[in-house]
Amino acid sequence: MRIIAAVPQTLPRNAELAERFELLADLLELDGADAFRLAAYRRAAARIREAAVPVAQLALDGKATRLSGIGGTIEAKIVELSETGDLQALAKLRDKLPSGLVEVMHVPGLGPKTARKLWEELGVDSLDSLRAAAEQERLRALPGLGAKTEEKVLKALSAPARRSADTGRTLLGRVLGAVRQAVEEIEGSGLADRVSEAGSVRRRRETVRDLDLIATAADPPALTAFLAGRPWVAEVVAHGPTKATVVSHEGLRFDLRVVPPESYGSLLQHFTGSKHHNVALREEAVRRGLSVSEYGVLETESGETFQAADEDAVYARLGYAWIPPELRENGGELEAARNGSLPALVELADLQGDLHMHTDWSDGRGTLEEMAVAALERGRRYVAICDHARRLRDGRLEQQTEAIAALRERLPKLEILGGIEVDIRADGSLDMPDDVLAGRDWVMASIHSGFDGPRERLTERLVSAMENPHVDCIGHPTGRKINRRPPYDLDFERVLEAAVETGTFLEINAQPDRLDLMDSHARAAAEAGAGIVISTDAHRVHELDNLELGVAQARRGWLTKDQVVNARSWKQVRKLMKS
Ligand code: DGT
Ligand code: CA
Ligand code: CA
Ligand code: ZN
Repeated sequence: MRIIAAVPQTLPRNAELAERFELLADLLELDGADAFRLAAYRRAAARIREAAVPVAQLALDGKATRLSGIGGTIEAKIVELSETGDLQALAKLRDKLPSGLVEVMHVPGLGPKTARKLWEELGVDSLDSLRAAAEQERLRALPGLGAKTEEKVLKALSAPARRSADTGRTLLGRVLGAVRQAVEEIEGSGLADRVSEAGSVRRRRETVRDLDLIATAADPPALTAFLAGRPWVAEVVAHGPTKATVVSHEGLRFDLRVVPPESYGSLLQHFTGSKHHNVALREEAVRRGLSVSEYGVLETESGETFQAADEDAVYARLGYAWIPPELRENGGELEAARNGSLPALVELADLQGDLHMHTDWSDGRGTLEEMAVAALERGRRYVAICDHARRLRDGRLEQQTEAIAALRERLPKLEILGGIEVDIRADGSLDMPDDVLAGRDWVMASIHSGFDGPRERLTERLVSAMENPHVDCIGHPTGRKINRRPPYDLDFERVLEAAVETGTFLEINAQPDRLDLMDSHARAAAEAGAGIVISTDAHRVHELDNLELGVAQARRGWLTKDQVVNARSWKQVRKLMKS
């Protein structure tokens, strides 16, 4: 029930400001502006989106320039947006360009220059007119475009990822910190007896729509009021005695429910979901004469309701072992919990090393030493430095190897491995000769371009890379980018077969927008007997913290410690490697 209506909100939220700047950058790019300006707006958008304080207010106070990436020009634009709700610069561009062109520009394989040409030459100004032009084979009339482009465009427009690209789901990696902070603040308030995350974030789904919190409290209205009054809350959507829904300045939506202590277990179970897990659980219960709801377990015959203060009591009453939230997707976990065969899932603390990271020797931002020290601080015992081969030509690889050797002297507690990340070229060959690879401690091979080839070609590229005796692990094997790009069209079974046959490991890349392998693929891979490596692919120090996202994905894929290669010491990993 909604008791208090939304608090009037006059200033634009950070997420809204960020969107405006992204749109401005997109339109400028279509308009042919220089790359430097675009980069400045995009950087500002990213900075605003992540800020924990209301940037509109900061700008009005003349303090937004304290944020990195925000200078006077951008601050003035934020003020303009806050005061007028729009930007003159945007209005001008909107007059000049059709708005649907931005979407056209984002179709994989097109980009701003082509989008502009399509508009000028063919009148394409929206996804619909683009589809029509492709279907009528009119794209091939333009220089540089052909039948293949038409095919690609039509494929992109019909791909599910295209349609769900704007699902409004946020990456897990962007929300975990905020959820932890909210839980800590509620704990610290002294107003709650118990509090837990629930919903998709507790299940560690790769994206979430909103963030659910469950708590018990002696004075529930005081607790909902506490949440509504947090300084990071931009908008109170609903606020009642036992419920509050708020939106943070970062645009994250929190849903807090305060529940009676005697049914905390049942409610936490219910609101953790997933819906499919709950539905299956209820159906099984009905067959045993039990009716499950968020309030408890009702024995139909006796009419007695069992209330549970703890979640494991709910599962126990229904004849199950407690099920880790990551497994609650109706993927066989109920059966396993009934017959005692739930896997002992891998944990972050099990991981001993990180076998994929970059430094400023290639496209990373941290120095070798910064990355190594930071990894050591995070408890890693070994790391593999895997800079891109293409940036290590002309003797640079040898120089880096020397630098690594010198660093080893200074950091004796960390095993620093001289790795490398090679590109798998279109023909399946690698961009570094075998005799060089033979000298590396650890070799990652990844596809970084030409993802849109036919299924057989992409599959064969991966297979031939795996057949190379020096390749230890395939990086981000399916190439997907969450919300942006679907996985490559792969014969995944064939890839697994080759991984097992050749003894090549497959990575769970822990970058928040990759999480590649994804949960279901990781599960299939581990079942097939392939070794899984969970790595950060960190390009800067703080990205080393992403390892927990990879572990979450592994847990959702039912992986045990044994199935994770880098849950071993480096010495043991070496025994598992080919050759
Ligand atoms: P999200 O928010 O889309 O990322 O995913 P969830 O799982 O957090 O979904 P949400 O926030 O709508 O609801 C939280 C939990 O409440 C959900 O995981 C299971 C439970 N729930 C919601 N709707 C239903 C329903 O219609 N039936 C059942 N059995 N449970 C539901
Ligand atoms: Ca949710
Ligand atoms: Ca919810
Ligand atoms: Zn990499």
